[in-house]
Amino acid sequence: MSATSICRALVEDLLDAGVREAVIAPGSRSGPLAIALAAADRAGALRLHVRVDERTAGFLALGLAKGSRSWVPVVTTSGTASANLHPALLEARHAGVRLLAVTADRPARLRGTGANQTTDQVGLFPGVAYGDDPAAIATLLADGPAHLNLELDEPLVEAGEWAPAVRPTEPRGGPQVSLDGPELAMLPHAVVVAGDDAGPPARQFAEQAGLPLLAEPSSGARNGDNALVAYRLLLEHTPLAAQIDQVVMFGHPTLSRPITNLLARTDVDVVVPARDLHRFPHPPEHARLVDPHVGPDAMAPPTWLDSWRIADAMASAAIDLVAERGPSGAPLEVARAVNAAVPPGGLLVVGSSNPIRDLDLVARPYTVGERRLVISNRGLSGIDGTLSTAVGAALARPSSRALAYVGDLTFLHDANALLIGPGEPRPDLTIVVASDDGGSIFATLEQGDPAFADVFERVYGTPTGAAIGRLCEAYGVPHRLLTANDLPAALDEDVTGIRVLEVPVPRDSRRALAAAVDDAVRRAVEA
Ligand SMILES: Cc1ncc(C[n+]2csc(CCOP(=O)(O)OP(=O)(O)O)c2C)c(N)n1
Ligand SMILES: [Mg+2]
Repeated sequence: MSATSICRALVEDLLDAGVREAVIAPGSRSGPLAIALAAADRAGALRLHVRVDERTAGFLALGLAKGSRSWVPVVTTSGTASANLHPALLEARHAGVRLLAVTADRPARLRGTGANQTTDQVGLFPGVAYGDDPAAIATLLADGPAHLNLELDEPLVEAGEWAPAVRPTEPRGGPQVSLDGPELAMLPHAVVVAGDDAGPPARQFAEQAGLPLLAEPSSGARNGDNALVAYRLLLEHTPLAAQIDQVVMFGHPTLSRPITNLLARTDVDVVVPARDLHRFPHPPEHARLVDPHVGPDAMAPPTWLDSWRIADAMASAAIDLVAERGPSGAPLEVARAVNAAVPPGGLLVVGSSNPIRDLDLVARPYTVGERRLVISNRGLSGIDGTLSTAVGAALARPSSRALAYVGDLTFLHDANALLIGPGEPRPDLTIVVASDDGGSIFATLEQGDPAFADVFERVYGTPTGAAIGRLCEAYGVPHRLLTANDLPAALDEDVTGIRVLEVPVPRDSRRALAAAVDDAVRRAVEA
């Protein structure tokens, strides 16, 4: 079969597998697939997105896959181009996202001969399902991600008309909620932990069992009356924490040490309703795997949940007071404004580092059933590719409003996400940058101790002095500098296209802010 015929057949198979969005980065070897995908786009069978930077393209596809919960292929040419997909594939691997890398290659006979732009692309991404037979693509698309290395021989392109048939689009499949499996014997002082992508079952379990719900912002479960706000600090400061005897864990919790420590406690029965423990953040000695559809055999005594709710109300009020206090509280004010600005049907993509942790500290649970989606790349918690993920998710998911919330280094790391050609689909997306000229999270960790002050700023703080506004101008993206106080009104504006709202926040008071929050909560719940 000619390269063109192989690629046309592959596009047909991808459409049959439910592919409706595809990403390509330009190149010669991948040309026949790019042409076939462009023809499918023209025919209305899928939507094509073209990007110059492969790393960006990979994360764009990741965001499209997260937003649509469908397979999304990203196509590159051979050589270093293909290796640029590695970060997105690693994230997809650890978060279970349906990302398909299609790397064009020269025929195998040219490997090791010094032929131009030819390296060994076989199994280039260890741990990712690999294949080199385009005709067998259906078997490769199991549980994401996957890599198809596509050997194409010359002649690469053929002129001529071709268009695939348009397939009907299946309704978007969300995570299924059903707790009709076997009954779990509940202990009197259980809690539910919902990590990244836990989905509605975590909330439903907590509600059925009358339990406190300790849900990360990107869990998809921080909804309803059982969800707590300041659980991370409550675990450290309220005596209730010592009484916990059972944890029912959903999703992939990675965000905070108090949760990790709780899961490691040998006096706690850790129960994981899942098919396997591969996303469990600890050596699973004390975790038991149970049926994913398990339901509680009894309600907890109401005083258990009530006590947590009272402690949470006091802790959250104390955190709010710290947030409102002067410039040092500004990072938490930004998080509060972002949390409040997501309307029903809205989308929020949150960057790693402080943004997700600040949000975790202050985010009020949303109302159940209002279809907000909060996502974050928590598979490996990289600060790379976040803007591209946000652009992809905003393109894939029809949202009433789409927001991204990132630190300045996270923004700068993936600024090429804004490199979008004039004819390309472009979402309506507001990017909020908590801008403190460097990586402030490290100030809150061990290395932020004054003992490391002489070396801290250069190797952890990493100030850049970059002018984010001028960078945006180069990409043709509107940019505004705002204070945290002005952010809520700006977030309420109607938006067309991509815009950046940069909120300068101090970095030198980060360690003091963390200590102040800690102290305030401790005093509030001890009182
Ligand atoms: C790709 C990648 N490189 C390095 C890191 C380590 N890292 C974690 S947070 C961080 C700093 C992030 O700075 P910024 O986005 O400005 O957020 P801030 O901590 O200032 O709130 C770095 C470098 C990472 N997580 N991912
Ligand atoms: Mg920063």
